[in-house]
Amino acid sequence: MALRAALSNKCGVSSVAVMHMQNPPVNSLSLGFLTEFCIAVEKLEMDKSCRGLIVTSSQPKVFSAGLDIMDMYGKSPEHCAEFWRAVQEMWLKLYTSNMVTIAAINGSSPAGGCLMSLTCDYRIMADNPRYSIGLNETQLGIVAPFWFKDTMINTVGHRTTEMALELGLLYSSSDALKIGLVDQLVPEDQVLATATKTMTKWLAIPDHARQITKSMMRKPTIDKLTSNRETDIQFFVNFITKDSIQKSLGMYLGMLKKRKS
Ligand code: CO8
Repeated sequence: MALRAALSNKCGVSSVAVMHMQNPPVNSLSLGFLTEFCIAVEKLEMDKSCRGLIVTSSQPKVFSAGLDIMDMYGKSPEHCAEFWRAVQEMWLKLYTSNMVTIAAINGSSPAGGCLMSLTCDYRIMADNPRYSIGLNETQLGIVAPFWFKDTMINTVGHRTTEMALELGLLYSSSDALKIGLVDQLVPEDQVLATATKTMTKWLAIPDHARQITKSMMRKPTIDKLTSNRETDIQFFVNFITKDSIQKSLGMYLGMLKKRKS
């Protein structure tokens, strides 16, 4: 099972869902995982009693390793297109959510894992110097798409994003806090409890006012993708299936394996 979702009513009368991502070993965002994730978020979105969603990991040391590289390596254009649509869908479901969304980042969160947490309203990370977070795509020889870039700009500003993306920077938890990539650091064993406490504060705001404000802030970024979805998919497929890009991915995969030996 890729997800463990539980609804609780710890925050007064409203329900808060806690989603524990469970896709061993590193919660990579594969096509299957993303499909299941999106269905789960959609169900919660339709459940009017559910006002908040906390996303966390049940894997030790890793929140999410980002997009599953195996879904982009040596795959047919049709598979790549289906995969990319699922990545877009995950971003759209979370970034447009009416629920209060909190990322309880209890481990490393590179690339797509960082993107997922950036879609949330608030980010709490485990205070552990071994954990890192950031959009490191250029290190793989690939380019973060415009909507990854826009989501980061909306969080930390233009200059910081420019440097972070060009260098493919992965930040330690304390550096991530300094640049505003995460909002709060807490000891590892308190990440989920702090997320629950923070949720209570956010849920004290009337939903309609908070939701309209959220939508006003995010709409231009969302519209940019929704009006260019098919072009974005085509661009991704053409880019990722290039021989040179496949070679870079292959080398990166090799490097990941070699680190272990
Ligand atoms: N996809 C697939 N497999 C992965 C991934 C991944 N993203 N990350 C790790 N793995 C695999 C490893 O190869 C290893 O496999 P095996 O056991 O067969 O050797 C296994 O998972 C365990 O990995 P580690 O031993 O490295 O686990 P650690 O706990 O030591 O480290 C980390 C965990 C820190 C998450 C580490 O695995 C890591 O850094 N992974 C790579 C993360 C990364 O760079 N992800 C980028 C993915 S690309 C992306 O998300 C956005 C792409 C946008 C594309 C745009 C194009 C236009």
